[in-house]
Amino acid sequence: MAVIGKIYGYKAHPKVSRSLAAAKINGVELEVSKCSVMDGDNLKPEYTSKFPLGRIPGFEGTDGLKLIEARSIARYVAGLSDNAKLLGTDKNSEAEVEQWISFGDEELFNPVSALLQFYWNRLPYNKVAEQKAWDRFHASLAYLEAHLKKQTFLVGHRITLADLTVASDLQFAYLRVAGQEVRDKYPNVSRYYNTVINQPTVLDVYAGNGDLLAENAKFVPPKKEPKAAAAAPAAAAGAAAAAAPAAAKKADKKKDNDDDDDDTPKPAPAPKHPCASLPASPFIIDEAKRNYSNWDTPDFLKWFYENFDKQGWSIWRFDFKYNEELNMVFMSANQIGGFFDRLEASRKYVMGAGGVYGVDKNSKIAGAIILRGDDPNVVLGVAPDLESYAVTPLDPFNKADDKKFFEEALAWEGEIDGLKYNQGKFLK
Ligand SMILES: N[C@@H](CCC(=O)N[C@@H](CS)C(=O)NCC(=O)O)C(=O)O
Repeated sequence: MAVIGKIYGYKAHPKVSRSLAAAKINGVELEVSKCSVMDGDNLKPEYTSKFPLGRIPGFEGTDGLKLIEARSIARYVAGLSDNAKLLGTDKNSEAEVEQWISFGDEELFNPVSALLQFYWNRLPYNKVAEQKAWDRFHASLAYLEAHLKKQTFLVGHRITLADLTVASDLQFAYLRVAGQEVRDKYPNVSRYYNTVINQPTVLDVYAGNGDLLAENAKFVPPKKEPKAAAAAPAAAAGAAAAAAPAAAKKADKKKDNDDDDDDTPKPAPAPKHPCASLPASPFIIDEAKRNYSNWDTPDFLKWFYENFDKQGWSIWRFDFKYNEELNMVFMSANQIGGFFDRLEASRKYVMGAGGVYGVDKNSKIAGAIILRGDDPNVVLGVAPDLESYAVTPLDPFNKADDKKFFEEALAWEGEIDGLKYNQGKFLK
């Protein structure tokens, strides 16, 4: 089979799988070059030098063609042969194919993606927005259900790129947010999904991408309550409260009840971060972050050991305390991402890397953090979930075990208790 090029992303991603399926049907080979958003591959210079927006998928053809945007990549692949007529058979069906591709992305993928922002702790939880996304997703499924009552495929009587796109988007939804209840509610959609993904030519593309959810996904609040933030210094506690959903809700409620009169006491300006008053340090954290992003880890470490200021900064290891509760690796990775996001108020005083070691249902979370001063509670206490982590000092300058852990954590490799490094996050 002729190799036409590489698509950057991963097989189970709906913006990738549609192109892989089109390639199979057209009898051409499309290689997958792993580029994971969870692992931060999309922001590494190797990728952004080719695709500056840092989004997946990207496509690089053997003939030099470079494309971004999932739809255009899939359209290109689908158009490489005329035999299967993946793009339609005449002007009308071509427009219908385009209509369903747009529907798949805008009306199925986008609401699912909106829900995942909350479920993966990427955005502060908002119940109204969550409900709106579910409503939009259900309205789309109901529309699709009605169309598929009399149709085997979306356009005409043969499979098209519309089906490969919508089936890919449905798989994403069934794997990430929609449980059996949703699949039962829309039986024609479920039947259609199974028909498309089980076509012998595309079976490999859709098989092995994970188990469909039994229950609908829902929002699980981060473990620790904001009360622990009170233990952190006053400045830090203020920022933590702003980040915690419960506290934010309370604040909103208060705001609703407040009169808007001029004589209403105005909130005091946010106090300075306690680290702001520490004596100046020659170790510049922004420079460290830049070097870590742009250089290979060994080069970064060499620079780090030569430039680190032990008086002004300290190095720590963090270990999640409740590893037995961890489930899917991608969820653990999101948990680390959420923890790092909630360190926002201390961003100028911290950098590090956290990783998931192991596999689905058997993993641990740990990482290394460089922070200003010598008290991790001051810097990390802004994150309400700090309580869920054990934080211990690391001395890579004098202790071999600490050096090994520190260097491997920054290189996103190594293992803990026999569990191999799986994926990591950069605290920047
Ligand atoms: N319009 C683009 C969207 C691509 C996109 O947003 N991809 C996401 C993954 S679904 C991504 O790469 N996100 C990483 C980021 O924005 O940093 C397309 O349809 O291809």
